[in-house]
Amino acid sequence: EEIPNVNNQSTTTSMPLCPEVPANLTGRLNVIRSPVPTVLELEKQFSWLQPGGHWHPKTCRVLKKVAIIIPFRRREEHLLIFLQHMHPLLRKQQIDYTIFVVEQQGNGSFNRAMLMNIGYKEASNFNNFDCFNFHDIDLLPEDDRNLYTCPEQPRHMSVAINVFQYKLPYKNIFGGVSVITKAHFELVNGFSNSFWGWGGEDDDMSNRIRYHKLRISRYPISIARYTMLKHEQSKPAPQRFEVLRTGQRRFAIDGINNLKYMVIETKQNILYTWVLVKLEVSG
Ligand code: NGS
Repeated sequence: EEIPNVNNQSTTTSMPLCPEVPANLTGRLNVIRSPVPTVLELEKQFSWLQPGGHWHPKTCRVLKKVAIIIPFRRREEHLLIFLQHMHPLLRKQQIDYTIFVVEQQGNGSFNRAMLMNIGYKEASNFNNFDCFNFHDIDLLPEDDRNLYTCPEQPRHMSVAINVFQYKLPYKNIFGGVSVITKAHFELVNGFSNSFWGWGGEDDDMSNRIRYHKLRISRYPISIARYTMLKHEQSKPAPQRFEVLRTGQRRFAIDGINNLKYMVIETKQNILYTWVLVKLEVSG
């Protein structure tokens, strides 16, 4: 029979709570885009990581656990640059976090939204995360005051990107980097699975958020700054406007409740949890 470990429990509860804003933040960060580090270099540098790309503060308690979900396919160099930048930042911000790389298998059209839905599902099998941060691999935060914590309202984080002259492209944008609580993600039925190819899936999520009487929150434009890594531009999918226009009638039936996929492989690497998946068209 199980005897609860009272000792262990009392030591964890006697630890102080971590401050809401850590004291050691300095503002602007150095964004290193080259040289591209190797996996071994990073593993050596981040010897403080726990399996699966996890870390949490050891001297104070944080109440919320954050899953960082990265939709991925064939961006090996970006991934290494991203990990090099993010792990020290998330640690400095005293976040209890785990990084998940969700990779789409094969050469079919990319479905960013499905990969993020899968990230939510698979991450939830590993741990009881309080919120989900959906992160494009080519965006690197430039300021450590841009906190990767769980938000009250769905938060759009990549407000000011260098290639857009650090201006918000349009008011309802929700692409790039965003974070939403588990409860809100489930309320809106996650992302639509219907956006194959580039564009629109984030706008549909933005519509879901407003439809459910939530609102998009943002940090100030002077803090929520990002550098975008260079890559070949994907061709926007021509059908995306039509899928977006008719989205509302599918909010309740197209999302985490009709998600279809197969996990091919998962692996708890030192730097991240890897989930390789085969996407299936939802009926
Ligand atoms: C809009 C796209 C969004 C995209 C945003 C910014 O036009 O999915 O541009 O894209 N909406 C549609 O295509 C309907 S960006 O240039 O940052 O990659 O997120």
